[in-house]
Parts: sequence; structure tokens; C-alpha cells
Amino acid sequence: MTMISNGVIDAENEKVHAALEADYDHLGEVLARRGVDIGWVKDKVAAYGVAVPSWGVGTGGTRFARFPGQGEPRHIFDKLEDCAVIQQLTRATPTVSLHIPWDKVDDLKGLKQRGDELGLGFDAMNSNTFQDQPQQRLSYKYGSLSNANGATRQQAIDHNIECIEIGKVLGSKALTVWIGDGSNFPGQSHFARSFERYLEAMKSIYKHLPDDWRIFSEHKMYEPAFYSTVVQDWGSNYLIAQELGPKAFCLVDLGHHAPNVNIEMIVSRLIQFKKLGGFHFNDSKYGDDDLDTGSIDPYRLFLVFNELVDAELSHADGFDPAHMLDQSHNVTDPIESLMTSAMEVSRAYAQALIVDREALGGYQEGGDALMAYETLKKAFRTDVEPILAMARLEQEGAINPVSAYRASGYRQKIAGERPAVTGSGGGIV
Ligand SMILES: [Mn+2]
Repeated sequence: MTMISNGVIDAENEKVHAALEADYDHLGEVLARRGVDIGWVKDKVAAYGVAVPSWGVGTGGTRFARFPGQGEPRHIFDKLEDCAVIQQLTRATPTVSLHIPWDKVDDLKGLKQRGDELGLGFDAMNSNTFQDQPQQRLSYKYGSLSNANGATRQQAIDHNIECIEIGKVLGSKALTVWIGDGSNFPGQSHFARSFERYLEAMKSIYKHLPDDWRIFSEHKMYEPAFYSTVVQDWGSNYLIAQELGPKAFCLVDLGHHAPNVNIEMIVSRLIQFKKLGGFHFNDSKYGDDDLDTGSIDPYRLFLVFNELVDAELSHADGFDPAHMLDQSHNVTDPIESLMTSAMEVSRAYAQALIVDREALGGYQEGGDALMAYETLKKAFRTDVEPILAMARLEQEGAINPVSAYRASGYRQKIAGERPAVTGSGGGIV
């Protein structure tokens, strides 16, 4: 079943179809002169998908305030419908990543069935031990998986195991673990003992992973802890994946690094040592801003994808990263932001696909720094929009998803069905 009438999409597409055909043909000629088959790029883009986080369809917020939008989803079933809109129009987001307990329901089979009806699969499960829930017995104020109290650690372990059990019913194949554990003051916690407790706890969770599952640990430099964080950086993260075993991998959230850190090089290292598990895509100017992917530094996103495509085309051993958006939408319609961000990820992928890798390798070997970076820049400067639009059109999506979405009146319709939400609090990881 579809959320937006195909008639609306067809009418919107009709307005720009002829222009798209002309643009696509022209780009095809440009790429052919470079030895690139546009159909090959389009097919790869069409087959590509990035998961939408269930929490992303609600309005986020900061620790100062949250300004709810109209028609906010009330529960996971509403969220799934919003995610189905994003997938229907962009054809780039076939899966949803759930967050427990925010998306917890009694009727798991019903949830799976609803996903099937809407054409959505379930990506990695996300656990939450960074805040206390109503009726929770022990507090995570001083940490969860690394808490000095064994009973608190066990509670956090049990929660992660529950996430696996829920994911098994839904068809998920991975668990993403991000913890807020850390310290605000020098001396507050013992670095080694905290990390040791965390590792032991993760080993307990790892034991419950089905054979065909993976566990992703997500590092973050700071926040909510401001002095030290237990899973601080990719080095700590790599140690975790090594300690846990072959089903453990590192997850890279683009916003979880210091400004100007060379994330694409971290990506390369993790690929080389077979521990790249996946991504949380977003963008940032200063910290973990959770801004829309590609809105601040699309070149960095492209450089990350340059590493991913390099690994894909060279069939790097064990290379199968999970791709997910992880953003907080404060001033935009979340559906529009997620559609735009999914397209930005596809765009970076398409641009990376058209890099002349043979020439690049030659310049690298020959010490021609200028032509090496120009080779990357040439791909980055190429407007691949006609490829993305054609891939959407051929899959019955929208040439221009935001225009089609606005023409559909979906937001106005759900605003009438879903009561206005009050409430503050943010909480995006
Ligand atoms: Mn994240």
C-alpha cells in the first residue's frame, strides 16, 4: 500500500519529465567521454538504500527547547507511515531503524506485518541506556554498561538482550549500542576500570547475538559526559570490536568527532582492518549538531563515499557497512529533511562512483598531487542529479520528492488526524 496517491506523483513528474530526459541524455554524453556508463551508475544508485531512524520523523530539539511540528507521529505505527512516504517518493530508504524503548509495542508481529504492508524492512535495532525510563529500577545517572554497580550493568545488559529479541521478530540483523557513559570531572571515574566493565558487559550481550547478526558499537567524543567518554573515539571502538569477536564492528557517526577530524581516513582504516560496521549520517558545524546530511560539508560526505566505493569496487574482504541517517530536525519538516538527506547520501555515492580510479591511482603512484585531487574534484563537481532523479522515476518515485510531497498535502492531512503534541525535551543520539 502507498501513502501518497500515484496520481499526485505522476502529475508532478509530468511537469519536469521532458527536462529530465534531456538532462540525463546530456549527462550520459559527458560521462561517456570520460569512459563512464551512466546506466551503470544509475543501476547502482537505484539499488542503494539508507535506513531512516524512526525517531527522525519526529521533530527533535536541543537541551534548551523543542518546538513540535504539525502532525507529529504519536507512536511507531505513525512513524512507519511517515517513513513509507519518504521511501515512496525517494526510493532510497527501504528500511527503518528502531529505537527501544521509544518504539516498543506489545504486538511485534503486527508491527512486522505493518512494515511488510508499507514495503519497509527493519534495519539495526538501537538500544537506549542513556536515559532512565518510567518504572526503571536502577538509574543510569552514573553510567549503564560501565556502571560501577553490577546490578545496574546487568539491567543495561538485559535491555540490550531484549532489543535483540525484539529485532529477531522484526527481521533485523544488527544491534547498535551507543552509551552516554563517561565522566564530567577529572578523577570522577577510573578510565581503565570503566572500560573493563564496559567490555565485560558487551561480551555478555555479544553471547546473545544470533549467528547471522552483527553488533555495532558507536563512539562519541563527548556529550552528555563532558570530560571523558567510555567509548570516546575510533581507537577505543576498534579495541572493542577486536575484543568482542568477528560479529562486532565499529559504527561511525559523522557528528561524533572533533571538528576537522579526517573521518574519511578513519573509514579507510576500519575498512582495511575489516571492522567498519556502518554509519550514522548527518552533518555538523561545531559538534554533534545532527544537522541534515550534506548541508554543511557535502565534500566531506563525498570523500567518505570515495573510500566506500574504493572498497566496494575492489571487493574488499568483509566489507558490508550498514547505512543509516541519524539527524535531529528542529526547524524543518522532518519528512522533507529525511528525503533530502537520503538524496544527499545517494548523490555522494553517485559522485564517488564516477571518480576515475585508474587515473587517480596513476597520479598517486606518480606523485602528482595536483592531478590526484583534481581527479576527485572533477567527480565532485559533476551534477549527478539527473542520475538520481532517473533512478527514482524508474522505480515509480518522484523526480522532485519535496515538490511531490508538498503537492500531496500529506502533512496537512496527518495534522488533522494526529493531535498536536506538547512537550519539551530533545534526545537524539
Ligand atoms: Mn548516532
